[in-house]
Parts: sequence; C-alpha cells; structure tokens
Amino acid sequence: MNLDLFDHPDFHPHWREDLCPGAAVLRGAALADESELLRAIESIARLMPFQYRATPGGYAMSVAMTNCGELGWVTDSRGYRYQATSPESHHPWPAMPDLFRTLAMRAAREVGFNDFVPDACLINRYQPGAKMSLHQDKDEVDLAQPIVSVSLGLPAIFQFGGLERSDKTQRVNLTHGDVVVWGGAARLRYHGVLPLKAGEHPLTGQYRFNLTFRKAR
Ligand SMILES: O=C(O)CCC(=O)C(=O)O
Repeated sequence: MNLDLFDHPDFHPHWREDLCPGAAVLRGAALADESELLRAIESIARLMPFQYRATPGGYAMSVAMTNCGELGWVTDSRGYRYQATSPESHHPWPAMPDLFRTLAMRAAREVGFNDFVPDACLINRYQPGAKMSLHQDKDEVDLAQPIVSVSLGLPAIFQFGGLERSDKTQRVNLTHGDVVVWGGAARLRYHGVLPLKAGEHPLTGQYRFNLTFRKAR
C-alpha cells in the first residue's frame, strides 16, 4: 500500500493503493462530494431515467444505466457504442456537472494522467444481485486516455484482471467514495463487478452507483 495524501487542499484526504503500473484505487477520494454527487445523479436520472439495456447478443444486463456528458455509452442489438442522444428520447444527454468533471480530472492527474478531460460519464446503478461481467473498455477512440470510476453507496467487489480474459483477477473491495483509475499499460485490462450483496447504505439505500468517466472521442 502506498500511503499518499493528495496535495490539493480541496480534495478530500485519502490514500492510494496501487493495483499495477497505471492503475490505482484512491480510497475515499469522492467522500467530500458525496451528497452533491448523489443529488446530481438524481437530477440526471429525472431527465434520463435509468434503463436496463441488452448486449448485442441479446442478454439483458442486470445493471441499470444512464449517462451525462457530450456522449453516452449504450448497447443494443446494433452493438456497443457512444452516441450523443438517448436511444429512448432522442434528446442529448444531460450536461456533465462541473463537479463530476473536476473530480475525474483530479483523480486521473493523481495517477499520472495529466491531460484527461472526460466527455462521457456512464452512470451504473446496481441493486442486489446485479453484476458486470469481465470486459475491456475499448469503444473509445484514444486509448491513451484513462478510465476513472467512482463508487457510491453499497460496497462491491471489483475484479481487476489482465490483458487476457483468462488472466487471474485481483478482487478489490470498493466502498462508498472510492475512485479507481486505470490507464497506460493497464488501460485494456479486463475488469468487472461481482454480484452485489444486499445491504442498506445510509445515503443510497439498497443501491450502489458507479460513475465511469471516459474520453470517448
Ligand atoms: O461498477 C463498476 O465499478 C465498474 C463499471 C464498469 O466496469 C463499466 O462501466 O465499464
């Protein structure tokens, strides 16, 4: 473990655990903003309700999703992709709140990705039993840009693997306020989330929310 307090005065004190070169967990880095982040998720979801999408192969996903930012990640029988509008309403996704962008940029910078400016934020909502199978994030144009992933609410077990699906995975416990960043040599590592255990979080009830920030274009 690398104990390393972040030097921005307005960034919540936290510590960093390196997972491998190019990847780290910033424990508690989103805690200072917890209420505002959750309020923003609520407002975004009022405009663009969470949807259960299907994979191109027709499997229903157990995680509900919405997006904010210039581009949103979607999946259906036409494939995985980013698009500027919601497939349901055909309206542009809600703007990315400044707080979201700032948090993602700071986290990326702390792990060495100094010019990350996300244009897409996928918001995942997990209820007990929901999971995300091992996958690589590779629908983005510039794979030199990292991924920043913020956990809020119920705890989850994040699987962080290698560059091949069959590689051994590390199990990382993610709790409310943790931020994971991966890029560089780690950018295409397989990752996923094991089925969420039931519980009650004081701020999110029976849910876990995840914000995944990417530079899609
Ligand atoms: O929920 C998480 O922590 C990870 C989400 C994820 O892997 C993704 O959206 O691609």
